[in-house]
Amino acid sequence: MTEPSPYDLAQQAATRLAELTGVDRHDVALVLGSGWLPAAEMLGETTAEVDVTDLPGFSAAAVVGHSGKVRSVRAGDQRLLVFLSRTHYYEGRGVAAVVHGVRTAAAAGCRAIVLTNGCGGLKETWTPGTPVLISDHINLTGASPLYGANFVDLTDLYSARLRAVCREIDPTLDEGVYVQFPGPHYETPAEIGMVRAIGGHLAGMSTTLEAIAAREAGMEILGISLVTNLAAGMSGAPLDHAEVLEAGRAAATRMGDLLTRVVPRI
Ligand code: 8IG
Repeated sequence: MTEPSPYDLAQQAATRLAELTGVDRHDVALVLGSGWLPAAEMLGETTAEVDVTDLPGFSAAAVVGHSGKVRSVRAGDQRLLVFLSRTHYYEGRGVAAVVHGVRTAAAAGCRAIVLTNGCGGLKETWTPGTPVLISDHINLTGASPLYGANFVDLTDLYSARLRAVCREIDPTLDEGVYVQFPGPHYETPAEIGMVRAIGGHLAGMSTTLEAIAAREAGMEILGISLVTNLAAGMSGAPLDHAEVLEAGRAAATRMGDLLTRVVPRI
């Protein structure tokens, strides 16, 4: 028997997800990155929580502060699919594993996806705990989730409409270009100098590959970074994962509030 394609595997995961949650179709997916977990509780009523390892094609979560669960959440008349963790490129499971959640969400019916992450910020005014809208990205992984001569267009990848809705909700929100490094190490100060030189404002280890797969699937994409630390070399202190988790706890209400107000307008 031949192996299922990544798209078949996502369809299988979506079918199993529907069985386990009792929800046939979901409307909007959210992927919660580092620091975003405390905001999850505010989204709505969790009607089911599934271990991703019970779905075809997923493997266990690898990072402290990431829990390998996906929730079905009822928010008004919308059904949300909330991933409490993601597979990162640095785990070495391949790009198909990184975007499997996105493809599963698309197969489950989601027409839009909110991709969140924790990252380093390059603007001094972005103190830890500041959410920033992703306006565009630079993918420095050298990888793509696409196969063959599939020339997917990436202009307006991050929905201008949804960014405008976010700024209507919170006019103090800034925007920035997100740069994905392979990780898992943080950047050197010299690499952050390069990020600045190539037009980046946010440095992280996720999101761009997922956004590409989401665009391929035809989803509308909202990307929001939580700046959990000043980028390497900017604060004079070393980078620390505990700082990341603390910034999330401190900013949870603001981010939860933003998400609960933007999701109904997707
Ligand atoms: I949270 O400063 C978090 N994730 N690459 N750089 C990179 N990833 C991150 C950072 C950071 N902070």
